[in-house]
Amino acid sequence: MNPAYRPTYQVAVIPGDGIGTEVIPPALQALEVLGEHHGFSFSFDHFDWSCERYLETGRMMPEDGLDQVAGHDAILLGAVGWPGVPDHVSLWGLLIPIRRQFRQYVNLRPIKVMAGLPGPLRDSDGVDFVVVRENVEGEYSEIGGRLNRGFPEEMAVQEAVFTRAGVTRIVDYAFDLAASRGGSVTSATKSNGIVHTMPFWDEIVRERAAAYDVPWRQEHIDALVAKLVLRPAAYDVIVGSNLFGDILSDLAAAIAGSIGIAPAANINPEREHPSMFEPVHGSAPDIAGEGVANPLGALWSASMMLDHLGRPDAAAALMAGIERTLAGGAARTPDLGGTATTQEMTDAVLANLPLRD
Ligand code: GGG
Repeated sequence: MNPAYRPTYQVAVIPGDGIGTEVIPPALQALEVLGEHHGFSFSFDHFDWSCERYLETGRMMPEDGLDQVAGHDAILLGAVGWPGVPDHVSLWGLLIPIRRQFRQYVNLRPIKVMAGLPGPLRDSDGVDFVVVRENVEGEYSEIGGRLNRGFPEEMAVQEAVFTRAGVTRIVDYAFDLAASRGGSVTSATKSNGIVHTMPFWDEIVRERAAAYDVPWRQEHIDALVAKLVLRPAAYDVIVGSNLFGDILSDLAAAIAGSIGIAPAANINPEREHPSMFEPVHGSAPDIAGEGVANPLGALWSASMMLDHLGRPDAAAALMAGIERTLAGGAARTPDLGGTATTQEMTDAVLANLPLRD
């Protein structure tokens, strides 16, 4: 390759709502710096899709919004949701259509307890696990409805959807990931109470497990959350349905010390469509506008994006910057017990990046 050639990655940037608009600029700043030092660059296309836009136009994104971002190499998203817009309206108007249209059926949510940021638990040394969340079916389904609105017999029905193809591919992804980490798989289930979908899930997990030389077990979700609190270091890859995976990853973030640091990657493994990277946290209306949101979840998500774009060195450099900053302890946003602003914390990470000349 011509050594002067600098590839440019086209990234669709959707800051969204609340602190999403405060944590995305730090991620863009870090990406620019890393690109300069690692021989590539970015072209960022900004989209103002948000609850504010919904209140003005009646839509979270334009009718052709998905077409507008379809050709990008990746999507970087901040947060979705704001008081005054029902959460299901904002989620189903933006985040969920992107995940589904672009077949982002894997939601990867890694978590680690890092030096300098001890979690709230007694025994969390060595915690380093990944929640692999099924991202396009399961309990998040449009199938169902409301009947008899306003009458005493009013009712709501919501159908969960589990397909053989959908469960198989997410379980395979989890086993492949565990194999690459030299670890194990834990399948989150609830097949004692949920009598159709969860036994089906378990059956497929058992079938697929037979194809791998990877230790595995299954746990009912209620027991699993208790064990995760008692012995979080015992887990490596946890695979769960859309709902279980969402809940488990918030718990995982809390175990690591703050939901503010947790990243997520919505992956289309076939790379036929852009994947989307977003911090796990939401828009946090309680602190929005104060400039004190923790940028680490967005920065870690940007690191996952670099990895996905085939830039593992730059991804590792960004993680090193995050870990050094936490270990140094000088800059901490309020969620980590400090008084640093978003920009001060970002500056500390940038100063801690191991950079090539
Ligand atoms: N940055 C992630 C975000 O805004 N999440 C809002 C939310 O409620 N997500 C639910 C989900 O991921 O299913």
